[in-house]
Amino acid sequence: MNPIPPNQQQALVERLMQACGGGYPPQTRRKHFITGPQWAASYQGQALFHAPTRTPISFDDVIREYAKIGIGYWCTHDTDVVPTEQLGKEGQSQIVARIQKSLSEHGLKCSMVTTETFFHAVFAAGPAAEAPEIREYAAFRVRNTVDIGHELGAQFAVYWPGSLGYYTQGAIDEADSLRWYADALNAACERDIDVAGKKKRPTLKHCLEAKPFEPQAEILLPTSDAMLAFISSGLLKHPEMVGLNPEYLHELMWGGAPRAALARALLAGKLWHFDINDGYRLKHDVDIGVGLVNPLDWLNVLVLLRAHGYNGPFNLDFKPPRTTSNHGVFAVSFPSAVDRFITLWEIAGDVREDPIIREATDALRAGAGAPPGADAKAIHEANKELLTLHELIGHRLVQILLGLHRGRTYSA
Ligand code: XLS
Ligand code: MG
Ligand code: MG
Repeated sequence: MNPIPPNQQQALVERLMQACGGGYPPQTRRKHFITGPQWAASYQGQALFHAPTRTPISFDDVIREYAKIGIGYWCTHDTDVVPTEQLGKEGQSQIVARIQKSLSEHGLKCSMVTTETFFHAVFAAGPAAEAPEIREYAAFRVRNTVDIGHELGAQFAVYWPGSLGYYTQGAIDEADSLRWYADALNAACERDIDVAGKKKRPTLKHCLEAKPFEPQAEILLPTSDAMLAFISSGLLKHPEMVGLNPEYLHELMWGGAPRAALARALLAGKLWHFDINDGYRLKHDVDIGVGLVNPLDWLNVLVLLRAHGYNGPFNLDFKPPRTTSNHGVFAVSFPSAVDRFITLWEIAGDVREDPIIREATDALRAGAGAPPGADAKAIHEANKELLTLHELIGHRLVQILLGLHRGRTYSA
């Protein structure tokens, strides 16, 4: 092939995207509660060891492009849109008014707001540091984010306490730090009750997001299960206002099974919000687009969520790779992530309807009917042929994922 000059590359990418097919129209995409973060689309590819590969873009650009794709909801950190020095000031009100205008012009809604408590130097020791003035500042930040959330009509607030931890062992008192972190959440909930009352709006759903490592070396609330324990620890004044925002990859990062973590959150009634992406076990937070690494596991996650009626947001918290251009972020990265999600969602519907999986599952649940009082050997003997269905179900799931259940075969 001849070299492709720069002025022909966007056209090539677009032609190949078209050729991929399998895309959904914006109106179909909008039927799903899919939310697009400001920070994901505006990520410039910078990270530890990396210089940016993309140029900055504004919230207007992100909202406009999400609208074109058919992403119906937008979410943001406070400082993704308001410079730190303008938080809580007149500058913030002007920016929030411009965001409202942009959202309504493009027909998007703000679903969620979150507070950045990890980037600014003031959070070097985290939002629950020893110095009372740092904690008072963190409380101001979460209260202020609640205010922004109500202004923008959000339903959810997310908290990722990634800097709640340490690098140096023994330097902090973990129990005190957790109490202080609870104080910040209590401040957010109390402000919420106050503002919601005045505005005659429902209070926000406050969702905790765990990650096992990064940016601290050791994290005090590393998993969704740790978050559940924290919610019911007695430290929160309004535990009923606080639930979870698990992130798919964050559960893989500690070696967990995301589907099991989601099941535990569901059983606790706390699965309120879900960050969707992909990546690798026991590695850093690579935030790859949903379904690019573990499509079979993703299919099974969506089967579980459909079975248990999850109806919260699916938040596209991934990072377009550094190799993707500014143009590619909206031409390839976001539409393809949305479409893989919808396809997997639809396939999960097929799984739930599949007569083979249904009959196999029913048979497993019916058991062999061994008589009451049968001993262990007799119970095993009675069920052992049925249990082969576990592997058969696994095979069938792969067939459905690959479309082989529709009679497609491969010749040698
Ligand atoms: C970082 C988190 C972050 C949160 C919001 O790893 O995923 O993006 O979702 O602060
Ligand atoms: Mg996240
Ligand atoms: Mg992540």
